[in-house]
Amino acid sequence: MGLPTRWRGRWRPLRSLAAGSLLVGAIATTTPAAAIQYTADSVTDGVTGGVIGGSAVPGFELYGMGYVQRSDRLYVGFSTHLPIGGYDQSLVGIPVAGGSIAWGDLFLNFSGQSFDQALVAEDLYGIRFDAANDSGVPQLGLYRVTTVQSVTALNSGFDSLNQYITTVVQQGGTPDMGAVPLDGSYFNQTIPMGNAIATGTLLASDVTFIRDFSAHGFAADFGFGANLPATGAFTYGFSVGTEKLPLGEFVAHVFAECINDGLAFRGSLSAVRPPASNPGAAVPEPSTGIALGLVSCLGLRLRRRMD
Ligand SMILES: [Ca+2]
Ligand SMILES: [Ca+2]
Repeated sequence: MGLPTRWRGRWRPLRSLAAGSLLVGAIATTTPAAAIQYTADSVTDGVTGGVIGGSAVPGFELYGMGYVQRSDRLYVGFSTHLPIGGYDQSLVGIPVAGGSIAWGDLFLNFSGQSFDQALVAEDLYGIRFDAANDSGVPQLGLYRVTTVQSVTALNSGFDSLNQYITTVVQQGGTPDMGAVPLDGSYFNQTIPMGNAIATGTLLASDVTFIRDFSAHGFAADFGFGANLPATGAFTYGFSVGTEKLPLGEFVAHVFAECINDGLAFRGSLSAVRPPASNPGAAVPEPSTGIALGLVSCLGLRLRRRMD
């Protein structure tokens, strides 16, 4: 897999997606629908004021995410207590940027390296899917990321990932980031978390926010009810075209703007079909990659993650 041994045990196999995608290339007229891959999150690592866990609705407890590639689009869903539009500042009690604490941007890392290494190499992709957030890029879209910024200080968030972890543990919760460890090997956990794109190159603007998955051919709950141990009050997500993304394995992650919860999941993108001029061509093999996710909220700190 090309990944550090310590991460392997937590990454789920991608059998259904890989098998379905390869069949697309071989038998184009009988393509089976790929299965949604789910990643559950701790249900006691969302911090909403003094509450840890799911008793605060709305709140920041994230229950899990799912993703699937269908044809040339990637669908990502959330099961969460964080409503569309974010956690309103009237509930926070102090002003926050944009009037709410929303989602940060989602990052995709195909490099096989840590988030920080991928940033240094400028080998990182980002998706702004939440129109209510405080991203540094002006429109929804897929970006090749140049720099990231922390929006935690502007959104009543934690100063660092370690501060978030300490708070969760002290209150009896279990911090978890899904596909990546919280041991400093993937994120720098001692500095403000870069949870939003600061600058980047727009690759595609076809990011579609999904409020109702049933309108896109999925179960209304995106299958969360049957595939997660527990589910949040809200289900929504987005889709994006895969044409501008690399093929192969990735690690994706997203944090709330305050990093009061977040999640990383492992995935893979496959070629939809062989080139028309060469229908017998083999589908490219997935390459090695990594990705993940997390977030918090307070102050805009634009910086390059060179440290
Ligand atoms: Ca959670
Ligand atoms: Ca905000």
